[in-house]
Amino acid sequence: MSDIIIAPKTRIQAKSDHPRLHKVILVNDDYTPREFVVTVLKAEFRMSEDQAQRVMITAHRRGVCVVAVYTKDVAEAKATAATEAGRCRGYPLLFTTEPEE
Ligand code: NFA
Repeated sequence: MSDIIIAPKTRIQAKSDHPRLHKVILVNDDYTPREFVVTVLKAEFRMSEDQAQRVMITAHRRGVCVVAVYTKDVAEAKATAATEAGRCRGYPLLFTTEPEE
């Protein structure tokens, strides 16, 4: 006789439905010049001078600041590129990523 197949009740969400977004986070340090942080934010995240100043000063005062949200791959690529821009100049500037809730 043929086997009975029981369909699992678990629903699997379609992959392309709502790709989870990831935050890029700027982390404060004591060494990277403020103006350099602003330059990197403008170049890598296409921010205006005003936006970049605000994000930089928020990270400076509070320790961290969310820069932007992207799909996982883009967030990681931008965080790496922006961190690398600091490394090239010998600064400990750090951008991290984390999934949005
Ligand atoms: N805290 C740094 C300074 O006083 C500026 C800075 C801000 C660095 C945000 C990194 C992130 N020169």
